[in-house]
Amino acid sequence: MNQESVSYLKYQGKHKGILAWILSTDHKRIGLLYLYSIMSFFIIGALLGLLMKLELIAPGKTIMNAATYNAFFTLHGITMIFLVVIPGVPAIFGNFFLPIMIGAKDVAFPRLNLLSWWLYILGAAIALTSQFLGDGPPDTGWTFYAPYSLRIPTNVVSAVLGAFVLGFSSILTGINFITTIHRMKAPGMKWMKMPLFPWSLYATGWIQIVATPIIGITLLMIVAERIFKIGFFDPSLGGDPILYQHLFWIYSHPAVYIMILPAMGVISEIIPTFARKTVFGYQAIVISSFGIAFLGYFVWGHHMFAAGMSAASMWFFSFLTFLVAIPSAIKVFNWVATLYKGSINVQTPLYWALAFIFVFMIGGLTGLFQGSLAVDVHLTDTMFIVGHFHFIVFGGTGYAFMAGMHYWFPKMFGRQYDKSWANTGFLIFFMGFLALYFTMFILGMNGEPRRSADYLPQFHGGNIVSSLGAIVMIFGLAIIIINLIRSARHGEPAPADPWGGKTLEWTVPSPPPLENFEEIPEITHGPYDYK
Ligand code: HEM
Ligand SMILES: [Cu+2]
Repeated sequence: MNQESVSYLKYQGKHKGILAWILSTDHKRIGLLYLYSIMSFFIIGALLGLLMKLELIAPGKTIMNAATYNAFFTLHGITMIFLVVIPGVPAIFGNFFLPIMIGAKDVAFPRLNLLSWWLYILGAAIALTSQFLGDGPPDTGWTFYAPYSLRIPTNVVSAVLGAFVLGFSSILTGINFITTIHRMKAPGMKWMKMPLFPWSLYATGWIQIVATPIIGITLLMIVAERIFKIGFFDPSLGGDPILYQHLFWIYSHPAVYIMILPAMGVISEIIPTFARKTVFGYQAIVISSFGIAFLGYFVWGHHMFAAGMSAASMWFFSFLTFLVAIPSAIKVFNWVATLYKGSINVQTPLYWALAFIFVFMIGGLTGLFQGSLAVDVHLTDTMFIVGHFHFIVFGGTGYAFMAGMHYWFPKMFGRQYDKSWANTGFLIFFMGFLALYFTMFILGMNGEPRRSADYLPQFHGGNIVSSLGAIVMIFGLAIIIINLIRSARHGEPAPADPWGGKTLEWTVPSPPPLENFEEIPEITHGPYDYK
C-alpha cells in the first residue's frame, strides 16, 4: 500500500502530531479541525444557556445578578450565532464532503482553506477575550444595537472586532466553495447532475460573499464611533440609530439563510438515502434554494417593524417576508413526497431529519406570525421571538447538523456509533427541546419580555416547564456527544456504504484516503439513482 492510499487519518506528511493537523491543507482534516473547535464552542454556549435557564427557573434572583445575566445572554448569542451556526454546517461537512461529492481531490484553494480556519480561531479568541479585558464583559446582546453599544463602558470593541475577523473567514470559505464547484466537478458532472448538498453550499457561498462585507463595514462603524466619536449612529452627534439597525439586518437576515440553506442541503441528502428513492423534484429543490437566497436580501426590515418606518416600507417588508415562505414550503413538500411510498430504512439520521422537518415547520409558521404587521407589534421583543428563532436556528440548523453527523460519521471516522444510545439520546433531547422552547411561544404571547433576568410571578409556571426542559435537553445532548466520542475510537469498523447511499462519497473507503479517489470517476447519471 503506498502512502497516498492510506486513510487521511493515518497519513504521515511533513509534520507530526498536532502540527500535522493544524498545518494540514487536506480538506478532510480541516473539516475535522472545524468540527472539534465548533463543538467546543457549542458546549460553552450550551452551558451558558443552561445557566440562564437556571436563573429563570423562579422569579427574583436565583443564581446570578442581572448584570451577569446580561453578559451571559450576550456571550451566548455571539458564540452560538457567529461561532457555531453560521460557520457550522458549511465549514464542517462542506469542507469534508464537498470535494468528495463532486469527485474532486480537494477544494480549489487548499491553503486559503487552512487560512479560513486560522482566522476563525483568531476571531473566536478575540471575541472570547472581550469577556476578560477592558471594562467588563459586553452586555449589548449579539445585535450590538446603537446607541446603547456606543455609550456603555463595557468591552464592546473587541467583541465587535472578533466578529469582524470571523466575517473574513466566512467570505474565504464562500469564495473557495464557489470556485471549487465551478472548476472541479468530475468529468460528466453537469450542473443538473450535482448532488443537492453541493448545490446548497453554492447558493450559500453567494450569500456569504455578497452579504458579509456589509456587516464588516457596520462593525467597523461601531468601532469608529466609539473611539473617534464620528457620529454615524449617535443622535447627539448627528447620527441615526435606526441606520444601524438597517445595516445590521441587511446582513443578518441573509445570514439566517447562511445558517439554514446548508442545513436543508443535508436533509436533501438524507431523505432519498433512507427512503431508497430518487429525490422528488430535484430541480424544484435547486431552484428554491436560489429563490430563498435571492428573496432573503429584501426582507430585513421585518426585524424593525416596531423601530419606526414609513407605512409603505412596512407593507413592503411584510409582503416580501410572506413570499420567502413559498420556496421553503416547496422544499418541505418535496421531502415529504420523496418519503411517500419509499421503502423506508429507519435509522438515527432519518429520525433527526424527520424531527428537522417538524420543528422547521413550526419555526417557519411562527415566522409568518411575526411577518404580519399587527401581530408582530404584539409579539416583538417577547419570548415568542426567542421561541421562533430557536425552533428555526437550533431546531433547523442544529437538527440538520445532528442528522448529518449521524449520517456521515461512519465515513468520517471509519467506525459505526452505537445506534441504541444514539436513538435514546435523540429521544431525550427532543422531549427536552419541545418543553424548553415551545413554552416560550405561550409565554411570549402572554407578554413575557425577552432579554430580562427576571419576570412577573404570573409567568412562573411556564418558566418551570421551560427550565426543566433545558435540563432534560442538555442531558440528552450529553448522551449523544459521549456516544459519538466513544464510537470514534471504539466503534465497529464501518463499510464503505453502510446506508446504501448513492452519491460519490459512498464509493470511496471509510475513512477516505488522502487523495479521495484513486481515479477521478466519470459521471454518467444523476446523483440519486434509485429505482
Ligand atoms: C429560514 C430560517 C430562519 C432563521 C434562521 C430565522 C432566524 C431568526 C432570528 C435569529 C430572529 C431573531 C433576531 C433577533 O435576535 O432579534 C428572527 C426573527 C424574525 N423572523 Fe426569522 N428566521 C428564519 C425564517 C423566518 C421566516 C421564514 C420568517 C417569515 C416568513 C421569519 C420571520 C421573522 C421575523 C418577522 C422576525 C422578527 C420578529 C421581531 O423581532 O419582532 N423568519 N428570525
Ligand atoms: Cu429576518
